[in-house]
Amino acid sequence: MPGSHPARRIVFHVDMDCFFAAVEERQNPSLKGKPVIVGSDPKGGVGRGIVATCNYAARKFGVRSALPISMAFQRCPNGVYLRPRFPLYSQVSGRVMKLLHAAADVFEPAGVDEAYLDMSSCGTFETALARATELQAAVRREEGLSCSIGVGPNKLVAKIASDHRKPGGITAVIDRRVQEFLDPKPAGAMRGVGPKTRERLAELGIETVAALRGASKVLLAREFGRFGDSLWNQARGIDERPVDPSRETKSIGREITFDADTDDVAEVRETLKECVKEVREDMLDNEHWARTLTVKVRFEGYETHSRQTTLRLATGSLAVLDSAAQSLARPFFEEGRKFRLIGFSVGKLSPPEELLPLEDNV
Ligand code: TTP
Ligand code: MG
Repeated sequence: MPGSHPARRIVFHVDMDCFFAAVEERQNPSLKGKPVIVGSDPKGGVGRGIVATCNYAARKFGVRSALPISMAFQRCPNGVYLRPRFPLYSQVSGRVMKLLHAAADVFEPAGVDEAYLDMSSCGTFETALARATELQAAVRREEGLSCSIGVGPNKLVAKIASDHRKPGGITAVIDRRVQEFLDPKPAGAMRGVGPKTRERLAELGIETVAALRGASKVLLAREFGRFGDSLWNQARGIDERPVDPSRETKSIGREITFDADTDDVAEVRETLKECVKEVREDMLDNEHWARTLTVKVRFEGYETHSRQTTLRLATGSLAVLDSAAQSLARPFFEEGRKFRLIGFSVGKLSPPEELLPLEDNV
């Protein structure tokens, strides 16, 4: 045994398959086999808003996350269209995360349906693969849900691997095969590459990770500044970020698009209240209090604004959240314009402060 080597890192990325749609299928088995689309009401093709997610049967019709719901309806008129039930998904997510947490050496939640697990104590990729298979079966057995798992020497590779064979896949990429695995992937698979960077890379003739690896450090730095360094490393499968147990959910938010643009202040206020209520339920389910509160509006014509406040102390009180949200929104009402959307989100999350409930101290 080469005792002087640092212990090899083994990281899992677990990502639930078509999460919201899978939860809906689980709640209502008669949906099995049908295309299920979770999102705004399509209203026979004239509805506004977007698809949150859909199951794999619906993806066959070309429906996917973030597609306008009207277009989804054109592509899949016989699908089952459901409104999202965020509090339910949040509850299920909490239970899945607990199960994953228990299996990991170090655990980092990365979103409502994904997490990183440091599994270095497995020692070998063989053991890790067996552990991943057990974990996937446990999620199926305990929660009746399907997930995909990527196993790799770091978070970057694990994340790309979990997406490699969806749904229900397990992909393990051993250190010496990392480059061969990454090379054919699109450059957009690298962390931090959004539509703009992807476009610029394409203009430079860089469409794949292999091509990205062919670009010099100087070129990448010139084009992308400090992010160029990260791209250079990522293209080589280098990612030293530890699985970080302190990484909290960064924010919780809800937004609602009106059926038709509206200047009915009472309706907008009521909708904001609804958003606040759902955000608070999500906060409680996941044991968060919050310090920053944000109200976002979109006026007719798509112009979007937000206003934010930071409280001195974190709160979980519905009354506090409600009144803060309404005062944040007030200036928007004074503009006399029509609203297309209103939303509420909270950030700077912390565990509830049970001994010091804010409302009893003011
Ligand atoms: P994803 O993991 O990106 O998608 P997914 O789980 O639905 O499908 P996949 O099998 O490809 O992983 O997102 C997790 C959940 O987050 C998803 O079920 C719904 C929600 N979501 C949105 O509401 N809007 C979006 O644009 C995306 C991408 C996801
Ligand atoms: Mg998913």
